[in-house]
Order: sequence, then structure tokens, then C-alpha cells
Amino acid sequence: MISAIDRPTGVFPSVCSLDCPDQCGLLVHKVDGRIVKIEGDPAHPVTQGAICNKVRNMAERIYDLKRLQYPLKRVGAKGENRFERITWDEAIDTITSRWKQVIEEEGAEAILPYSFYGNMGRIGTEGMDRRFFHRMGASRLLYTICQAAGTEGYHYTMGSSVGTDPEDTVHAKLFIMWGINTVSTNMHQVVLAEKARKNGAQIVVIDVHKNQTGRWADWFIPILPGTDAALALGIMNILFAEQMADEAFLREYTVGHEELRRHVKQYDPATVSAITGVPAEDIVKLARLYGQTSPSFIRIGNGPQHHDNGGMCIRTISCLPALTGQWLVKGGGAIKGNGSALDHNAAALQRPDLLPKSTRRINMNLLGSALLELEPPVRSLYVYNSNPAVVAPEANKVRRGLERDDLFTVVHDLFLTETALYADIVLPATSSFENTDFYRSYWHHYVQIQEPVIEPYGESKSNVAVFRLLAQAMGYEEQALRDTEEDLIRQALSYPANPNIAGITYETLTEKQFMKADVKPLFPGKLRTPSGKIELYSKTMERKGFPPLPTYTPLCEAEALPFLFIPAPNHNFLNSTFSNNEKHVRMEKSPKLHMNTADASPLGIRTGDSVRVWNGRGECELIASVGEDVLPGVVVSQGLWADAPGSKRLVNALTPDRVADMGGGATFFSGRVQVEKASPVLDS
Ligand SMILES: Nc1nc2c(c(=O)[nH]1)N[C@H]1C(S)=C(S)[C@@H](COP(=O)(O)OP(=O)(O)OC[C@H]3O[C@@H](n4cnc5c(=O)[nH]c(N)nc54)[C@H](O)[C@@H]3O)O[C@H]1N2
Ligand SMILES: Nc1nc2c(c(=O)[nH]1)N[C@H]1C(S)=C(S)[C@@H](COP(=O)(O)OP(=O)(O)OC[C@H]3O[C@@H](n4cnc5c(=O)[nH]c(N)nc54)[C@H](O)[C@@H]3O)O[C@H]1N2
Ligand code: SF4
Ligand SMILES: [Mo]
Repeated sequence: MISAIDRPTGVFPSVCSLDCPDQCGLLVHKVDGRIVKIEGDPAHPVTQGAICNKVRNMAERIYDLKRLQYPLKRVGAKGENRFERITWDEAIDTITSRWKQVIEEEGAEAILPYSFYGNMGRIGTEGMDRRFFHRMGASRLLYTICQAAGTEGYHYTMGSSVGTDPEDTVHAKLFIMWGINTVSTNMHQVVLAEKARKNGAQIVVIDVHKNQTGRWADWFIPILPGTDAALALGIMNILFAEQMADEAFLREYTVGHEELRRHVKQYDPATVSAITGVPAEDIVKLARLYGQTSPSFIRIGNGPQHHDNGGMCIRTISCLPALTGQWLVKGGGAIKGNGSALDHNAAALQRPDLLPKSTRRINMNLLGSALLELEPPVRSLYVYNSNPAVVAPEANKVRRGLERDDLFTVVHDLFLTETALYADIVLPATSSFENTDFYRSYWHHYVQIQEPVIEPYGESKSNVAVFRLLAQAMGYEEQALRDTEEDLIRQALSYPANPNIAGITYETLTEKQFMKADVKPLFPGKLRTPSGKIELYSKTMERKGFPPLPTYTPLCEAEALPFLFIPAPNHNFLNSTFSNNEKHVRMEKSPKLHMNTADASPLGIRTGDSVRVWNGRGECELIASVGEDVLPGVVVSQGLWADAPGSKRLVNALTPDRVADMGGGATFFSGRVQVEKASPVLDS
């Protein structure tokens, strides 16, 4: 068959590469070699033809005139945006000559790769790149910016990242969207919930902000940030006290239910109400609704886990379905993430055996400190699939680190991002539609393949292609660094240890485009916890110095400022992706700060006013939106806006780089700020 790339006109199946749980199947329409339209694949069982606005408008980004076409070298000061075109040969030679020198003088650990999932394709994010940096013996990055705290917390309870099959949730009668902005960040969970709603299901949203998801709910429960564990414990208390717990399930499939039963008595409605700001009668009503409705399903979002106590919070919420035996009910249970269900052969793909010796690990949430304070110092930074100048906490620290004259920085991206402005060498990246890769969702159960639909834009190259070139120029001769895309995919999918993906191979994927993994229900069965059961009481946690039972711990109180600041993602961007594309910026309008009237009035702040938001780390200027959408004492912004010169919209200038209680996780939502009306600009 002629490949898609050789057919200038037609409709081609594809995958959305963005870091979004829905991982949609797409149909890409091409005319004369150019993408003219992108729509959802109607044949994909989860996508069912529907996709978000962001990706319907993706062609605007693919052909944005600002897209990088060739390698650049910096000719001005760092951050000044003065670059000159160079050839790939010069770029690769400059990078590898410098790296050879750094390695000789200070060792390979002076080189730090920094990446995330700007493109979820596995061979480009955790394939050839990892092999290359392992072979080099570079410092290793800890991938903690997204969901590390909650993942560790969930694992203590459930043993791995596996929950309900989202397709089964059409059977649920109760949905609790807990700290997740589902309407914006997981739209197909909304589609499934809407189907269930037609059969009488109710939708409860627990959030600190009545955003589009809160407005969609049947019952919106506003909660004070970082207090969700207390609410979950309050629900447990009532479930036990009012005999709504499923005793047979608890005996058969859990450990520690007797200890838990005694422990949660302290979380009575009045106590929990004082902590969470949720009225006591609502706590009782919610517990009864949860205890008496089956199937009930909890979708656990990133909101509660981007806090100082995020790990314990997710650990606690994830105990709830066990109390009512919901794991045995089709459509019941919870999803925090389903990543482990689709595990591929990570060792074969990443080849940690290429590491010459164990090397230091650097938490990506501490990038600023790593660049400014770490000994021995980081001398070179290689950034791909990520835009740390905008997405990482303590942005001003990150910026000062990137400004270091003695830091040799390379950025590989589709655009001259805020991070790229500080690079010595900038490399142009292909979009996912120009690459081969395989994809597996962290929410639904499908594995998918992408084969190139269009030619590389300008001289751009994929991550895999660039690392092959770098390996060659470094003189690394291992076959693993020369493997083709097809080789990498075959090696990753060959994984007898995970029978769920048996039968999913390079051949079958290229034939079928997407395939559902054969994921068995969790019960009856053994979990990957030490006891094989749901661990309501965890000896592992006890050994590590955590309370062994689910527990509420308050946020860090070191910051004596009046407002908790929640800078969450928005609807039309994906993290900082699209924040530099005009169409998406137009759809999103302006960066707002949501405040309660009771807080805004004494400060003389009204909707539409420009407000200055600041703390000891930095400042921002946002547009006030005053009302009742957030509780007093809480301010919320949405979106990681591009940091145009003088715009002061970089919310991460305000966020702390403290790490969460577990997993070295991020604490984006636990920072405090002061707010005031910005002084109007006077015409001169
Ligand atoms: N449109 C869009 N979609 C996206 C993204 C995007 O940027 N834009 N990002 C993608 C990525 S990488 C991820 S990880 C996911 C994240 O998507 P979600 O899991 O939805 O996580 P967030 O959007 O970070 O936060 C979810 C909600 O938590 C609330 N929240 C904050 N703190 C608390 C708290 O203490 N308690 C409670 N109950 N709620 C709280 C916020 O108000 C927000 O509504 O979405 C993915 N999808
Ligand atoms: N304040 C605040 N900060 C946050 C969050 C929050 O909720 N609030 N959310 C956090 C979360 S959950 C996450 S996951 C992180 C995400 O942070 P990042 O992973 O940095 O996500 P993006 O900002 O989307 O940047 C991805 C970059 O990768 C580039 N890219 C895309 N495809 C490719 C490719 O194939 N090759 C190369 N080389 N580059 C490519 C894109 O052009 C883009 O510039 O942000 C975190 N930051
Ligand atoms: S961003 Fe999410 S919802 Fe939008 S097309 Fe991609 S996977 Fe689907
Ligand atoms: Mo994320």
C-alpha cells in the first residue's frame, strides 16, 4: 500500500499526541500535501468522532508562520531573541564538541536532559532520548511535574496505576468529579457521564472553583484548597457509622478496615466542616448519596495532588470505593490514572543498562535550584518536549538559571518558546503528524500508532532522528542508538510480563490503527500491593515515616499572605502549548483572576480591573473576575499564558518549588499571594 505521506490528498487516521487523557483517534484531511482539516475518528470507540476545539484548530499551529524551520544559533544575549540560521551539521557539531569538552572536564553528569510529554509518543519521549543520555551517563531527570505525588499515594492504596475502564462508566449512577476540570481536560469522560445521566446518573463536582465543570454538575461542592483528604475521611466516618460500608468486600479484599473504622471517628461532620468549608449537612448528604448509590464512580483529578499534601490526599480519596465495594461493580470504582494497565517494555525501550554507573537524579520541579545552586554544577541543559521557562514552578529562579552565561543550553521544539529564547542552539522539531510513534493513553485502554501523514516542516527533525544524529557524532556505536522507529516500537511492545497487551504488535497496529488492551477487572484478583489487597492500612507507609492510615495534613503554613493562589490549566491551551498560537489565544481572551466579592470589595477591586498579584517569589498582572465562583481566601487563574515582554502573565513566577509529601511532586496550588488593584497606566 502507498504510505500516507506519498498520497498528497486523502483522509488519514492519526492520533492526538497531546498530553491529554482522552488520546483521541483523529482523521486528518489532506489536500495537495497540506492538512486542511482535523476531526475525531468516528470509528474510535472512545473518541466517537468528537474532539476538542484545540485540536480541531490544530492546523493553525502546524502551519503557524512562527514555526521553526531550521536550526539556529544565538548571536545576542540570552533572552534577547537574536538568532542566526545554521545548518544541521553545524548545530550537531557545536553541541557534541561542547559536550565532549564538558564530559572531559567535569564528567557527563554536568549535562542535564529536561523533558516532559509535549508529545506523548513513547519512542520520542522515553525511547531514543533515554538510551542516548543513559549511554552518556548524564544526570537523570525525575519526571515529577505532573502526577508524581498522587501516583505514589494511589499506589500505597491500590498497588499500581489501574482503576476503572472508563468505557464502563456509562453504567454508573453517580459520578464524583473530584478536583478535575473534566469539561476542559477530559471531555470524553463528560460524554460518557452524559450518557449515564440520560439513565438517571447524578454528577457531583468537588472543586475550589466553580468553573465550566462546576457549572455542568448537578451538585457543585466548593471546598477549601488542600483539604480534600479531610472530606474523604468525613465521608468514611459516616459510611461506617451508618452501616453503609460493604463489610464482605472489606473482609475479602482489604487490609486495615478495623483500624480505619476506629481512626475515622475523629473526622465528624463538624470537625470536617471547619477544615474544608463544606457545611456539615452537605458532608452527611454526600456520604449518604455515595453510600447508597451503585455503581458510583470517582474521577480523581490533578487539583488535589498539586498541593503540599497531595500524595496523602490521593491515597485517602482512593480508599473510598473499597468501603462500598464499588470495585466489584461494573462502572463503579475510580480512575486516578490507568497507565499501568497498558505497560510496555520500558527497560527494552529506555535501556537503563547502557548507564555506565548510577548517576545523580534531579527533580524537575527544582530546575531553578538545580541551575543556580547544585554542586557539582549543571554545565549544559538539553530541553525537548517541554517549555520549562513557563511551566516550571519558581519561574524567576528558572529564568535566572537559564540566564547563566556559563550554561550551554540546547532547545528542540516546534517554536521559539520562552525557554528557547535562552538557548545557545535551537533545533526545529517535527510535529507528531510528521513522525512515527506509538501511543498509549493514561485513561482509556487503547494503544495506537501514528505514521507520518505530512512531510517534515522545513528542515525539522523528530526527537528520535536528532538523538540518532547526536549519538553518531558523539561516537557512540551501540546498535540501540541506531535502531529505526519500527525497531523501537517492536522492542517496546514485546512484553510478556504484561499479558494485557499480548497481540498488540507493530504489524497489528499498522493494520488496525488502534487496539484495546485486554485489561481484566481488578477483582477477584491480587493487587500489586505487598498484601495483594487494597491497603487501607499500609505498613510500607509506616516504614517510610508516613501515617499508615489515611490522614488529613494541613498545607504548609510558612507563607503569611492572605490568599491561596490556584493557577490551573485553561480550556483552549494545553499547558503552554497553543499559548503562542493566535487563534487559540483569541478563543481564550485574557488571563483572569477569580476572586470572591467579600475579598475584592474591601480592596476596591471590580470585575475587569487589572490586579497585581504578588509574593516573595514574583508578581503577575491579571484581570479580576469578581463573584461567588471561589470561596473567600482563594484566588484562581487559568492557563499558562505566553510571557510576552512586559505582559507579566507568567503565573509560575508566583508558585513555590517546595516538593509535595510524596513522589517529589509539584505544589503549584499551595502558594499564597497578596492582591491589589493595579495602578492605572497614565497617558503621558
Ligand atoms: N484544555 C486542557 N486540557 C488539558 C490540559 C490543559 O492544560 N488544558 N492539561 C493536561 C494535563 S498535562 C493534565 S495533567 C490534565 C490535568 O487536568 P485536571 O486533572 O483537570 O487538573 P487541573 O486542571 O490541574 O485541576 C483540576 C481542578 O482542580 C481544582 N483544584 C485545585 N486545587 C484543588 C483542591 O485542593 N481541591 C479540589 N477539590 N480541587 C482543586 C482546580 O480548580 C481545577 O478545576 O489535563 C490535561 N488536559
Ligand atoms: N501553574 C501551573 N503550572 C503547571 C501546571 C499547572 O496546572 N499550573 N501543570 C503542570 C503539568 S500537569 C504539566 S504536565 C506540565 C507540562 O509542561 P510541558 O510538558 O512543558 O508542556 P507544554 O507547555 O505543553 O510544552 C510542551 C512543549 O513541547 C513541544 N513539543 C511538542 N511536540 C514535540 C516534539 O515532538 N519534539 C519536541 N522536541 N518538542 C515538542 C511543544 O511545542 C511545547 O513547547 O506543566 C506543569 N505546569
Ligand atoms: S487534546 Fe484531548 S480531547 Fe483534544 S483531541 Fe487531543 S486527546 Fe482529544
Ligand atoms: Mo500534566
